[in-house]
Amino acid sequence: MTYLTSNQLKQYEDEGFVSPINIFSKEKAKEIRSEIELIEKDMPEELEKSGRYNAHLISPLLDEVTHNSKILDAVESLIGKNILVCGTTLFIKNPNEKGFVSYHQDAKYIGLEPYNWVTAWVAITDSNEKNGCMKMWSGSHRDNLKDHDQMFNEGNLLTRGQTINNVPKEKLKSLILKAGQMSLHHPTVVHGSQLNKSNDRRIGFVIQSYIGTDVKQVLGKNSVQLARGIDDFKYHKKIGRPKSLMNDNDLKIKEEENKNLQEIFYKGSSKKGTY
Ligand SMILES: O=C(O)CCC(=O)C(=O)O
Repeated sequence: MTYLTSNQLKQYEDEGFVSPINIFSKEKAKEIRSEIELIEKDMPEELEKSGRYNAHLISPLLDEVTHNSKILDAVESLIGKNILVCGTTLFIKNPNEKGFVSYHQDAKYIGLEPYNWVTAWVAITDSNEKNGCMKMWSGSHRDNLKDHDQMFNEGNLLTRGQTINNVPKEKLKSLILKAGQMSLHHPTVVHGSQLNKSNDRRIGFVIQSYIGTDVKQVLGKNSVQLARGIDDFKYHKKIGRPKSLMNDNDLKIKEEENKNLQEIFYKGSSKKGTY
């Protein structure tokens, strides 16, 4: 059992995130990267743009990460023992591309209420200042939802290019992770990341998010997997886990889930971005 320590719980409570947490070896991270890159090679469109969501439904290794007991122990420390997986996102920044993430709060357009949920950012490659690691506005999770401008700007890896302005630089903390480590962050902590200026890819596999069974989807529908415990609430449809890599049936489920996600992310917006 690897529940969070009292210091880690305090960091989460004070700052809105906890990092770094060791999950698996760098060899395992390499294996996972190879599986992602095999999907990219065999099905070049599959993980592009809005296809980057829910890759755990077609990749047994990403499914294994999603249901990793060390991650779930840490998550249980924050949201309790009844845990659902309601989605995942691959945040990949290739070298020499314009990818960045503007400062935002996850809770703004995701429709998950109440905020008994947490996001796990798992480093498949190292993530550092040079390749554009996440930066958190420490303590900002205590504020309410802030105004976001909808920029739909080039290179922005967020759906609407949603942006919080005037983030105080002195409050930013960089989450530096080695491949195989993760961070956990709160639904309302303000965070973003800059360009990858290294010579290699930066790959984050993000479980977005682990939700308590008491959490509803108020903007549309999400299917879920039971990760741990019992679901007495039964608010969401359950889906299975992948049987093999890029299985036809699993590919269809992923497509269906991603359609539903698009409805959630762009609810009320007259414009659509590319993610
Ligand atoms: O990968 C990044 O740089 C940002 C990811 C993010 O915004 C998130 O996980 O909520």
